Amino acid sequence: MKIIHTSDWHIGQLFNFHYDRQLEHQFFFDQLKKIIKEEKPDALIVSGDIYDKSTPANSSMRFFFDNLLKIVEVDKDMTIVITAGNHDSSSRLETDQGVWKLHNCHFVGSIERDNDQYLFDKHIIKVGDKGFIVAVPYLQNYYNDFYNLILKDVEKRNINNLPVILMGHTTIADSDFSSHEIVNINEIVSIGGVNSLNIKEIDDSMYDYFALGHIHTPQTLSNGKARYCGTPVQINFKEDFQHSITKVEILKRGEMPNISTVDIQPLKFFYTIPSKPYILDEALKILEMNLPEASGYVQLNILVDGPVPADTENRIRNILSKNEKLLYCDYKTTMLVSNKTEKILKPEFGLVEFKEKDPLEIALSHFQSTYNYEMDSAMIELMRTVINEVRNEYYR
Ligand SMILES: [Mn+2]
Repeated sequence: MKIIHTSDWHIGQLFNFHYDRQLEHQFFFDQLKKIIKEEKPDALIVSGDIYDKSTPANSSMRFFFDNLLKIVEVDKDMTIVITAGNHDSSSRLETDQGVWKLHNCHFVGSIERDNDQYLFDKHIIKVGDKGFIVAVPYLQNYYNDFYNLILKDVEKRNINNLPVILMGHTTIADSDFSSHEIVNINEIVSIGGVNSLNIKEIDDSMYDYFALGHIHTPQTLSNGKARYCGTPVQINFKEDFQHSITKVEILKRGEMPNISTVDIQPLKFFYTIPSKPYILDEALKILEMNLPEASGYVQLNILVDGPVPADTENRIRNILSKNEKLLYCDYKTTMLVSNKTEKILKPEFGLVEFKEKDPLEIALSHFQSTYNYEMDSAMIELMRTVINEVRNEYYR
């Protein structure tokens, strides 16, 4: 049995809130069609996060369905299975499933129960006489028993001992989730609102390959048969790795899968310039001298010892205007001298004191702990004005 495994497409993403990614996704779909034509897989499986938002724009949905239809037309014998991720609306994704089934294309968005019994039928898709695909969408952590129960059910149906492919959209505890935006320690246990799953809780003799989505860094987990295929289209500056789709071949039930990747080329690149942080003037000079020729998103990498000057964005945009294929995103700052981490770990006042404190006092204290020197009088004056304006607005 041969499958193409992909996930986390995030169709409809507006990068930096306004850059439309549709042409880039089109470039990906064109490559995917070519890969399918060459590889002739038995199935294409997409493990969640089809859309970037649970309420995608009509234009995004149309774009997705137009492309899906083209993929169907490339190989009409191929089975397609698409599950919902945490970014998708589970019910919306299933809306037109009846029609899509006619094209051998299965959408699985949610799990259903009759009293205490899970209804497994819609999740278990038989691919000819080749094998089974067990389509599990994004689950809240309290459904973790679902994996083992459905695998037991598949075992009963699998009288010819065919390969079993399990799908999931979840965080596995020992995976590398460095590309995820983690703001605080609590999010490590619940990235994207999912409590992580311990892979050892699922009996891995019951599946031959576990096709995962949710974590965007491609990686095969320690048991050698559970894998995150990663994003085919880069969705932020942190995803600084080769993007690809995963090709899996399973010769026999119980044998280790043969896993390889096919690279996906980007239409636009993500440039962090300079590669290491430099002070602003130096960084701008380096950017000017090394202006990329290809099309892409740019962030300036700067070393700071205080607040970033207000004209920074304009200075960067000015340099970028020399190549209209370059899109300004932001600047990334690194503190020159910092004992910031130490300070963050011990808050200077609790919630009660915080509410009673004068906003200016909080600002002064925050400034001091961030930059390691005192706010100057001009900025204090500015801060006072802003605080007064907010107060006037609020109490009016
Ligand atoms: Mn995702």
